[in-house]
Amino acid sequence: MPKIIDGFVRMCSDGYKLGFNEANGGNASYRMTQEDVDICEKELGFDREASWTNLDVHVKLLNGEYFIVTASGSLMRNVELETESSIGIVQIDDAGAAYRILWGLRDSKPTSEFGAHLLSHCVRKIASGNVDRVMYHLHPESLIAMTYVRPLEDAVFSKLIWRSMTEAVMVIPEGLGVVEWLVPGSNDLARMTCSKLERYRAVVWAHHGLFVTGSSFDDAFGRAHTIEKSASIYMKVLSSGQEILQDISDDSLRKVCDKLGLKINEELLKG
Ligand code: 2HA
Ligand code: ZN
Repeated sequence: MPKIIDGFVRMCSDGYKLGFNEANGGNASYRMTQEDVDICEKELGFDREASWTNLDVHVKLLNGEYFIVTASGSLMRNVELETESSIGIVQIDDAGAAYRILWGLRDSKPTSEFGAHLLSHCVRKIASGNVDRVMYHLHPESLIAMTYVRPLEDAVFSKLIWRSMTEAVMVIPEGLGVVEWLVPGSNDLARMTCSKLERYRAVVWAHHGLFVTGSSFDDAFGRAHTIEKSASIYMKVLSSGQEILQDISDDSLRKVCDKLGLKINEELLKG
């Protein structure tokens, strides 16, 4: 398999192994570079005669682009074993209104969240200056648990995640967006997520999960993994019933960011 496919498969397997993607929970997509496309076409062979299927979204910004995407209803647990039916490579047409399957997705189609993923790619392509290529949705348990006991506000969640583990601020210095409970796969959820992705690379879906983006699989997966680890520390501290005697101060968070040349979102610190 081409290295880029191996990377995608590994992210899916790791998501399952870490308990982020039970059963058919979660989905992922990757916006390919021209080099990825050339290598995959050479090694896998593309069906250039495949027919086009209309999308339920219009994504002119992504016209002609290629994506690796998980299949509708696929299990992250099975991606490694049944790669060609669990994921595939699709191309968007010149109008940004249809897609065709060039490889994989055998007897299947892209995830039901494909429209939401494409809209998210549009937002991050612009917001990141063409840097962000991965979209990953997961169901991390501690972060989901937090959405039952803390106000659903960007500033509240950002500060709690930053303060619960020293290096969390490194992966989301801009903070974390929070979206209220909305029906999975709905247009409302896609719209709210996209509006948060203009500012953030991680969006919490209340009582449901997390949606992250990043430049690479390591970047996106690492962001999700770190946020969940910090959330799990916070929930352990809360569950201990002990009084919190000390935590990481705002100035300490600023110092961590300064050392790496990152800029912490001061608006959230104040909020
Ligand atoms: O089943 O997780 O939110 C896939 C999902 C939808
Ligand atoms: Zn989900």
